Amino acid sequence: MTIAKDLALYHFAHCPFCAFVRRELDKLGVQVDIRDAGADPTHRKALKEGGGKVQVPCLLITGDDGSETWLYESMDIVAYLKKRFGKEKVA
Ligand SMILES: N[C@@H](CCC(=O)N[C@@H](CS)C(=O)NCC(=O)O)C(=O)O
Repeated sequence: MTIAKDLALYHFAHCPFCAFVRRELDKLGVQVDIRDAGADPTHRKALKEGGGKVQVPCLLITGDDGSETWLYESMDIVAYLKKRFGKEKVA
């Protein structure tokens, strides 16, 4: 299991697009901070202010310098995760 401290996934519990991303995290054996933007108003507010809109899933990537990238779209998130943690990752 890899713990990715620089990643946080904003999701809704019953969103199928979010389930798709969570499944990929399970498959890759990657653990990230999971933040429920449906149940927790603090997470919802952070998503809106940081990413610009309340749409889930959204992966927050925090750089070494503290910079934040808010990655929307389940397909794009899964592509990012596969590229970084999958077998085809570049060393
Ligand atoms: N094309 C997007 C669709 C994501 C989407 O439609 N998410 C819904 C939840 S299932 C959403 O965030 N809706 C905004 C809202 O309910 O406020 C993706 O693949 O990630």
